[in-house]
Amino acid sequence: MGDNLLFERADGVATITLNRPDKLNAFTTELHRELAAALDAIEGDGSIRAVLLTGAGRGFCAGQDLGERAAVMAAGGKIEGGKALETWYNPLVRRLRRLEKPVVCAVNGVAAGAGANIALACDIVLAARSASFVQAFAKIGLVPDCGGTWILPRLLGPARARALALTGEPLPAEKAEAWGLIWRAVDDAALMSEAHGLCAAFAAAPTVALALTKRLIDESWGNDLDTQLDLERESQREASLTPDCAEGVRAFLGKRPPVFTGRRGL
Ligand code: LHQ
Repeated sequence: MGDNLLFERADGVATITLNRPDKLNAFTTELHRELAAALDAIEGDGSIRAVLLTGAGRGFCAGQDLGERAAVMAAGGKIEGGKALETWYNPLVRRLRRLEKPVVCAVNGVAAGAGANIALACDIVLAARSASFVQAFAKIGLVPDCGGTWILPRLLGPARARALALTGEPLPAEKAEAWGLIWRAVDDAALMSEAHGLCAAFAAAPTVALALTKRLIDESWGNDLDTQLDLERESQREASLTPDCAEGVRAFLGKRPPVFTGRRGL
């Protein structure tokens, strides 16, 4: 994909590793381009049934590369944050949420600024115990972005969301788990094997049902119960007609493990 990102496909799992370890994998325009190309490849490849996102080195991602912005300022330009969000960050968050396959984020170290909120835009967040989540924006005169102001109050409640966003205080992984911000904090040495195990299980799971489940939970935030019940009915109609559902029921009745293909039809 390029020098800023490692991209591997194996056994139904695509692994994306942000790869600017000297800068804690901060986002440059080039990294954004490479990540968008990786997502294009993932979206277009039906054999990929799970995605793993992680970072190289001691950090997960320190958000926008401020050095890249400094170069613009030194050249007499201004940092216009809205444009970067419109062009890169917002499409990235939308794509992660709309991707019809589960995305596991293995937060291997500090996740700051946009890096923290991109991790939280993934479906399942595992974090190394040494990792932390930092809403670094206020420290440099910015507001939280990449959906942070949406997801933090929903997962943590407004008191904790406000304090994290206004102070920029790091939230250690174990506290993030205890507060319900992430799925699990794990020993540093176990992080990647846990993440690979989860992705391997997803790569053998009924992909269509997982994609529909992901959408149902996302849409529930804006729905009342009646609307959600209707959406569940429509989604169940779709899931129940997949070959994987037929296989799941057959396997249950036959007292054997199911073999799911992830396909929509025969
Ligand atoms: C970095 C960065 C970085 C460049 C560490 N850039 N080099 C959207 C749209 C438009 C405009 C702007 O922003 C956004 C969204 C955003 O993401 S805004 C938020 C940007 N991110 C930050 O403000 C975080 C800045 N980084 C930090 O606060 C610290 O580095 C953290 C807390 C992440 C980690 O601290 P340490 O573990 O003490 O590491 P460090 O600070 O020593 O960093 C290691 C190296 O990485 C260092 O480089 P050097 O060459 O001196 O070894 C840092 O300069 C570099 N680095 N973050 N965002």
